[in-house]
Amino acid sequence: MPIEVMSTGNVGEESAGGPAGERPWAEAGRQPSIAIIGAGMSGIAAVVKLRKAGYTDLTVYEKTDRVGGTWRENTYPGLSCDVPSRWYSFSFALTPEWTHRFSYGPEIQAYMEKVAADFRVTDVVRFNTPVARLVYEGPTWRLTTAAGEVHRYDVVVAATGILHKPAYPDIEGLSSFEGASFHSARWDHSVELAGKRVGVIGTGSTAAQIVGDITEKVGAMHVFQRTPQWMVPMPQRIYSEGWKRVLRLLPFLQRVAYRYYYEFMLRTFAAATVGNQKMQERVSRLCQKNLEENVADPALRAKLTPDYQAACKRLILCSAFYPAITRSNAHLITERIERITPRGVLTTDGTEHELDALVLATGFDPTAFILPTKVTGEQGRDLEEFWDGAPRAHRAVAVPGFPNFWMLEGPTGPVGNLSLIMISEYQVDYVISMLDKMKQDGLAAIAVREDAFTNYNAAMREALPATVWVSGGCTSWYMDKTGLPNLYPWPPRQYLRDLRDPNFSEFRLMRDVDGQRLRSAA
Ligand code: N01
Repeated sequence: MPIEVMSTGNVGEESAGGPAGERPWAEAGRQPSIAIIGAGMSGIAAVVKLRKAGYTDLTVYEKTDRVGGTWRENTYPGLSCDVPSRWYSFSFALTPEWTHRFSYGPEIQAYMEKVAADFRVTDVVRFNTPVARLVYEGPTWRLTTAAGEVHRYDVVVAATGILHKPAYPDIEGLSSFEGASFHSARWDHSVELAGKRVGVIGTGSTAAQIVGDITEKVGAMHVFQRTPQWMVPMPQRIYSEGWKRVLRLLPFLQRVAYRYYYEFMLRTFAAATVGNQKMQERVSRLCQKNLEENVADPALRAKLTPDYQAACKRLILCSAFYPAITRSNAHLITERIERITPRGVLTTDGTEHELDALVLATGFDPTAFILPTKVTGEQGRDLEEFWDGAPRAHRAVAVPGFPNFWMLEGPTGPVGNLSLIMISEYQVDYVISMLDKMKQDGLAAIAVREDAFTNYNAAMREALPATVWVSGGCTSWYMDKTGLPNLYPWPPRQYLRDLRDPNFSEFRLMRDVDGQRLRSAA
């Protein structure tokens, strides 16, 4: 339960504490009240793991009416996860029931809903309740919902995901198009595409899956490619009933499979990105071979060949795109888009590509994270201003000036061809270590030190040029406005090790003094 609100206004650090007469939770020996923002996979992991660790006063604020996050939001045809399902699972809810090695979106969404129900996560979710504002009033947080309700919490966990705000292309005339037009993450299922002339702008992971799925059904497919992409085949496999039975009988095999895919993906695709030259070359050869084997026409192959290294942009695992784009009803258009017309897309060579429907597979705003929720920390520090278009966090979890505020999948974490469910789980464990420390030492607040944050980020910036995201010669959604990727530049295993063994000297440990003022305990 949230603590009753007794005061308003941001009074910041070194000033009045929480509600009158209320001692900080760790000192008073009570449960901390914890607000979790978002009921996607990170929010679900947070509830299950926090509860298991003994933290039971939890409230999840979910802006929509269902759990699932990105798997609820994206419903485009062909949607699947190109990370193997045996690994893209909660470690506490492995299942023998996956139907495919790389599961499709609806099955993953059903899994999210089942886990949320089985672990009674939904019991603590407040659906249709977006959070508009968070203000730190040391040592607690004042939370205001979009509907204007105000509550106070000891701890806030932002489980708001990374890519949730669709990016619409800044192309002249977009709104003049008279056919159906929608972003890939806002798929309009009322539009019948069978037999129609369909345009897809973009060639990222999303577009590859859409084009791979719908091209054989539509009348004509026009793919507007600004930059070609490297792709490796997705070694899809359907799991038989017999295999499922074996896994039901011998559940430890599920754990073996989880570990197998973890090791495989870390040693191959993840290693290829962070300086393992040999692996990078192997992935490059795999991509080249994939293109040569699947695209016979040299002119089309030339158009599809990137001029940067494989894995520089997020590597696409997809076996359906090349067969689709080589179909007779598919057209790969590489001329630049001049503008959208009422009838279609006009390219710079003067051709008007007439269309019935236009899909914008143009990606997401990668700087959104918890924004647009307005977050105000110590001494009025505004999160959006602090980030200034280049979000940063300490170990992707903490931001200086924002005590008792933790992010899951925050900026500069390891993303890419990894199980983000696993990364989130490690981050939740890290947050639990912080809460345990507060409980053990009777602390009122913990915040990452400004110098630790600065040094960590400086080390990252130094390491980034050695990654293929920078040295590979491309631009991607990984880059922020500083021109560097917003990613963890070392092997993900190192990140996981560091999270497992928190270094508390990187944090300001604050103790309540006579219920009024905070002072450093260190
Ligand atoms: O978005 P993207 P996405 N004119 O940003 C093009 C995850 N994901 O939705 O390359 C013309 O990658 C843009 O061109 P360019 C995964 O992390 C995971 O596909 O910038 N074109 C690009 O081709 C992924 O990386 C799965 O030159 C324009 C495309 O639009 C992330 O989501 C599945 C344009 C955008 O590609 C985002 O993928 C799907 C313009 N004005 C997604 N603006 C899994 O299977 C943009 N483009 C786990």
